[in-house]
Amino acid sequence: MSIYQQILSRKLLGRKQLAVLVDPDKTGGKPLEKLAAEAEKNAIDYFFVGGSLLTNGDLSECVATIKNSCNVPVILFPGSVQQIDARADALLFLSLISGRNPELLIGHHVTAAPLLIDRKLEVISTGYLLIESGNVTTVQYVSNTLPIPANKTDIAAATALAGEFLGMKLIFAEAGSGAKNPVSEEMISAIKSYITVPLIVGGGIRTPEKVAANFKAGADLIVIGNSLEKNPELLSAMAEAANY
Ligand code: 1GP
Repeated sequence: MSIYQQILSRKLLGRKQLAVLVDPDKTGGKPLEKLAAEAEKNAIDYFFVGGSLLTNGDLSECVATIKNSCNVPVILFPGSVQQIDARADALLFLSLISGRNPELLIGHHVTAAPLLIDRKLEVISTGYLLIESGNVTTVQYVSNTLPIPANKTDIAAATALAGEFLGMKLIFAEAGSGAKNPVSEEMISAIKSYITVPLIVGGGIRTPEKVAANFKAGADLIVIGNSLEKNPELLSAMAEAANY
């Protein structure tokens, strides 16, 4: 079964899904091996690997460490064309549809497409929506785009639906890594009421309570990065919250 079919079938079964985001700049080696083992033990659905800005991290090494340590599928969440590795299981082919930066709507995709032609990696078209979060996140700064205001739920829902009509297979509502304010439940419900494809939500999610509330509001897959980097013991409580 492809990764996309897996996401879809779990959504149809009503099974809430969790992904752990690994930023190669911040995690690797033994701590990552440990995190991978914990993720498997807690039935985490996926690892996402990538970052808006990679400086000294080694993405390939990160993917290899996870693959050698557990059976949790690895999905690339690339911040640039350089973040491609055939050992991963799939790649989110992200178009930043909340912004009006042509390079992030279609430009980098043209450069990346030939690198993916051998289809070793499953490529999943994803409409990426950046939502304003109370501080300027790395993704906002690096993408040079204006996020959707947090109270403009109608704009977010319309943008997500436009993404679905354009053929995108997933919609990702993102507050940005380390966001002060995560995407609100109102925003999640509004987007959910417009789309039929799976909805991913991430950025600034720090507590099991927020995980449960987001699932209740309509998220199908939640991505957690920072808070687990700081406190890996939170993983089991987060996983439990998926069965709210
Ligand atoms: C960022 O949504 C992810 O792309 C995760 O964000 O690191 O804040 O959990 P955090």
